[in-house]
Amino acid sequence: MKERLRELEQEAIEKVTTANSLQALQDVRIEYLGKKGPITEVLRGMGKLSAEERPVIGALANEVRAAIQTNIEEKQDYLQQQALEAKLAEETIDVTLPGRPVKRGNAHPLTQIIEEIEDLFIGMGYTIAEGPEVETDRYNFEMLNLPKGHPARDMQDSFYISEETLLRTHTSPVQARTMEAHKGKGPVKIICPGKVYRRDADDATHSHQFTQIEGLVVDKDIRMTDLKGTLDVFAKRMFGEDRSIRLRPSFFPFTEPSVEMDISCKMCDGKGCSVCKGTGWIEILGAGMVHPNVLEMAGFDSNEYTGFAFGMGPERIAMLKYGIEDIRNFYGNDQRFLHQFHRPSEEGGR
Ligand code: FA5
Repeated sequence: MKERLRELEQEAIEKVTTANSLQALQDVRIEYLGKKGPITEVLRGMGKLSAEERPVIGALANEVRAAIQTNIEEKQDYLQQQALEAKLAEETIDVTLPGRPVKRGNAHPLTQIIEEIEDLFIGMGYTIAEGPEVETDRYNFEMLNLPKGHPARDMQDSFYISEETLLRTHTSPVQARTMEAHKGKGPVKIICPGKVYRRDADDATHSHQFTQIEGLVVDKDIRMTDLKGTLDVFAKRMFGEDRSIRLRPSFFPFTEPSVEMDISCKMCDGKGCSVCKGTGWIEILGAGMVHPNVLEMAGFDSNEYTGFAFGMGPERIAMLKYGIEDIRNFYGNDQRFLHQFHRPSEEGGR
């Protein structure tokens, strides 16, 4: 039995020497020191030995077991150290390499257009007003001369939240809210940028959620020519001095008279092309003189005060200005699209 134990020790140590991975080492441990291993078997058979032999063989078995164990541990330390060294060698950092440039972000093109329009109107003495996106039927429609059941409500398909609340379909409710807050005293001179929502099917020029910028001026002696002059300045500053505008009769329940403003097509210089559908003009906003009913409902004396209002879609304006063919580009979050719109202050680090 002594010989058998020495043989096992020899065998195990040889296997430890040739084991070249932690897994192989673990296999040797299980094979020789495991519950079903040969040393355990020897210990189990000790009952058959004489009383003199038993302590001798027992001590030897423990000695062999300890020797194998120590061998395995030493090899394990060695293999672990080797693995660590290999990993470190592989991951060497070259501190002399140039750094990777961090892409500098930029404001969303729509934010840029809205800020540009805001700046333009602030320069003309307007202040910025805001209103809620979840609006009441009263402000979104009734205060704008659109009582319940009015057929013109169908012009703007709405997302209703309850019978009396909806996602605003335009920024015009801010007109009513602002006039009401002025308690019948002019002047009022505001623009209101914000998100609006309509049950429109999405296509290249329509989105179910888009932005509008509303303008409102209420004072004594405000005339249609003031509206026309303001829109002309706006169009020329936005699109260039060589652009001209035209006002076409239209209908909005909250303005009388109502107009739609077209701008001469930049692509064909007004000659007619596919972009302007052969007309030489492109529609960009709705406007008109504030309806006397709207002034009165908001607490203004329509014999004393007059006003004009307009509402435009910044997406359509940005599309025209930058030649963007599909409105969905603004909402797709495609970095390749968005990164084309760096303002001079956002250059660098690209
Ligand atoms: C209105 O919403 C009126 N409130 C505008 C107004 C204000 C008229 C003040 C008179 C006085 P309209 O539905 O035409 O009007 O929308 C105005 C602009 O919003 C359009 O010219 C267009 O640029 C934009 N627009 C309308 N529907 C969509 C849509 N589904 N997707 C993107 N832009 C849209």
